[in-house]
Amino acid sequence: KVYSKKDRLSTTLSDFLREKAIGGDPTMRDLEAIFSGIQSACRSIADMVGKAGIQDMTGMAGTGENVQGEEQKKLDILSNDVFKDKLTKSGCMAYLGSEEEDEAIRITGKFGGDYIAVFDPLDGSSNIDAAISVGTIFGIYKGAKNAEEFPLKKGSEQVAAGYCMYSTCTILMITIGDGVNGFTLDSSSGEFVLTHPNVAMPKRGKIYSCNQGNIPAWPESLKTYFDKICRGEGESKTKYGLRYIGSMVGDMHRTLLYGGLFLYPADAKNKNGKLRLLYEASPMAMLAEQAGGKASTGKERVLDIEPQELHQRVPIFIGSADDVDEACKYA
Ligand code: AHM
Ligand code: MG
Repeated sequence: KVYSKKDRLSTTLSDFLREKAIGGDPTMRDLEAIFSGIQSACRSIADMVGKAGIQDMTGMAGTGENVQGEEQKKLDILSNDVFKDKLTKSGCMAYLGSEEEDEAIRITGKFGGDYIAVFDPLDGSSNIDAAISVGTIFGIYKGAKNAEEFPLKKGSEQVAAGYCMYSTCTILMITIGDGVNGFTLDSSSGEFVLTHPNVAMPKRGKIYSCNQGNIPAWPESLKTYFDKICRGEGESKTKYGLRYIGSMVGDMHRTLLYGGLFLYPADAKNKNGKLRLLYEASPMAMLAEQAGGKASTGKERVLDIEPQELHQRVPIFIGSADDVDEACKYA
């Protein structure tokens, strides 16, 4: 659908989903309920992130390390609680898998449903105390009602995915498998308004985004690639520039809008890269592909990986199609 500016700014996320649910597709009706929970959770998290400094919510929670050996921040825990609560109350969930939970959570009883949500409630939280952009990432799968154990599904089976970025404004970017649309929170009405309809990533960009401090541990071939693009000697003969926030949501939001390459490759220390397949790489990969881009481990499409466990890590090269293709030749 093509939106005029007036249509766009009068379309809220709820309107957008309602329109798709009319006609009776049962999955769309469920997604409407699920996204109603997600919207409400993201609004609360945005509020907490904004007030963290004045409500003593910065800093460590003091709960020790999570299953991935990372210390939890107060806001990691609060965001996780909000996300779990709102998703459960959608009445559609069978399982929830979170970065902040060692094991997946089974939802039964009156709230139990057929869907799986995997999420990182507050990604990039090392940035939070400096008031730098952070975000929530999520992927939604279907078909778990009768599963005795948490079903591990490939990213290509996601029925929806998205992220919410808490930055100078709060933006929720989503896909339900028919393109990518972005909604900005209007803090006076509390509604997410359609500000980024039908997002299309440029086929090639001129920005790369990675933790360049890891380069000494990278494979030699990848170092060659960077040498080339930084000198303007890559396939596009353009000299690339670096942008790196260190919050995947922020770095991916820019990549979706401006194009370019975001990567967290495997290195000598992190054999499988750093980012988690289920709730970081796969949702972003679905968004990238739905916006015309690509996502690869360097060897295979991220969305084709059969996961082995909830917190599995994966190397990632994601962004503009031509940039991902070129970088993967050196991966
Ligand atoms: P987190 O889930 O513990 O916040 O870690 C994920 C974050 C991503 O947002 C970001 O892309 C990456 O870690 C940055 O890692 P590094 O600090 O190694 O550059
Ligand atoms: Mg994370």
